Amino acid sequence: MLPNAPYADLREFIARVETLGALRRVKGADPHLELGAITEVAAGRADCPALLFEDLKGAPKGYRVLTNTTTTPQRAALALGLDPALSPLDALKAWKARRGTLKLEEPRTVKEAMWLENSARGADVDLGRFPAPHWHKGDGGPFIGSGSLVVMRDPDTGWVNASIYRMQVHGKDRITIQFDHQGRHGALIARKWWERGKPCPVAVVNGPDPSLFIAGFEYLPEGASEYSFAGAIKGEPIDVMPGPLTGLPVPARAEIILEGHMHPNETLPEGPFGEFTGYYASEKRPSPAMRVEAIHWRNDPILLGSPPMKPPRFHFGLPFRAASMWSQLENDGVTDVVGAWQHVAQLMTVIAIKQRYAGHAKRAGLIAAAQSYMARVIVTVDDDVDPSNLSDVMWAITTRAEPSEQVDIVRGAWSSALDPRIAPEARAKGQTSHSKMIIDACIPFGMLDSYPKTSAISLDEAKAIEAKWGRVLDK
Ligand SMILES: Cc1cc2nc3c(=O)[nH]c(=O)nc-3n(C[C@H](O)[C@H](O)[C@H](O)COP(=O)(O)O)c2cc1C
Ligand SMILES: [Mn+2]
Repeated sequence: MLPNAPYADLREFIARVETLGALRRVKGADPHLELGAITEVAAGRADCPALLFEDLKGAPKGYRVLTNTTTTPQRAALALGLDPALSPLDALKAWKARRGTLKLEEPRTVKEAMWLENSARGADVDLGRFPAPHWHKGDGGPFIGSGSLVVMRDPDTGWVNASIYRMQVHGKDRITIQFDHQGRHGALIARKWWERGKPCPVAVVNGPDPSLFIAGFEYLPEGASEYSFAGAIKGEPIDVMPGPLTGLPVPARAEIILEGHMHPNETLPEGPFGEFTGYYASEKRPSPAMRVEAIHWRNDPILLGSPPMKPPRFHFGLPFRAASMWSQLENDGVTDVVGAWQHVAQLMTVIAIKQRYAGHAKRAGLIAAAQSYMARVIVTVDDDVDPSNLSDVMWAITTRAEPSEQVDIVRGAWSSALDPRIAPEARAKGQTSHSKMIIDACIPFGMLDSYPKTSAISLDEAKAIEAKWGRVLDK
């Protein structure tokens, strides 16, 4: 199903990005603020390249940081094993189709790991040798984990969870791990160890390959392993080797591995850290601390950095959660959904449908609104509008949606403590819901036949013209 053989690791992925001409090597940047600022400026460009930072100020020679890894539709498609030449909406559609039939691939245990090239234990552990960037000015410190996986094992069932939680560095052998809420699988598992009065073994995977990075973001049910999902993305199992200290399975070709324990009631003041909304969400707060007892790393290791940034910048150039929503709409019986997208880093959802009956668009809009985490704006558009193109969506809103008739507001809906607009009093009481505006930017169903005809060529016609003439238009 993959057009190419899957990439073996982050390094092979970087080589493929370079082949597409989408990699820039940046030499001499300072991990303190400069690296983060360059990443943010680049991510604000329409066709942002991936950045490989080399010769970092203050870091050992050869150590590198990669950012903006999967931030364009093209590189997100490449990470999924899809054709990077697909249009953004076609790539998401292809992913939605494949996601529905993914075959989970259990990880395969191997006896060798690249990260055993270098190891430090006990008193030799020093996180200071790794270039953990201080990403945004107001951050509480450097974060080694912004695109790293945290691996833990359920003491009851043996289930291995491996997802992304941010990690701040606090001195040579301490980091904190931040759970957004207590339902995070890592938080659930840690609690189980602590209730037994035992420290929770942890392995941290820095520099995972993009399939692991994507799997770490995916909402998987309790008991499911992100490793198996990553294997499904690649169409072959992830090779893992047990960490020498914890025995936790660790991808054998990952870059920098931390092993250690989180002890009951051990916390450190964590954050703040710039969030994906483009704001800070809280002051410094206590977070579980991990005692780092061993570090293993490949020669010339690469840290995968994915700091949250002001929207529209986002970790992934394809809105994966819009793909799940699209499937969900279909499963709920909403027919003729022709597209789904999220803009403003998930804070706006757009659903495109071919209207078949009165109320069809509202039905889709209401379901999408219910499923849109933190999104204040939900828009439905007709099938001649490309939901992935924000200008197209705004054209539909401004020419088809009469505000007095086609806007609804749903109150008390799903948001989070990260939402900057939740009033402080409400937040203090744990009231983190907000309202959502559903804009029906479809031509009213009863006016479909009589509506002024558009002068624009259709999306299909435009695609055909691109295929035939696009090269002439390229610079
Ligand atoms: C780059 C990135 C950083 C993230 N940082 C955090 C974080 O610091 N804390 C958190 O709870 N979730 C964070 N998330 C979201 C979780 O990784 C995501 O919701 C995941 O599905 C949770 O996995 P779990 O269900 O196994 O707990 C982050 C996601 C990404 C892509
Ligand atoms: Mn999980």
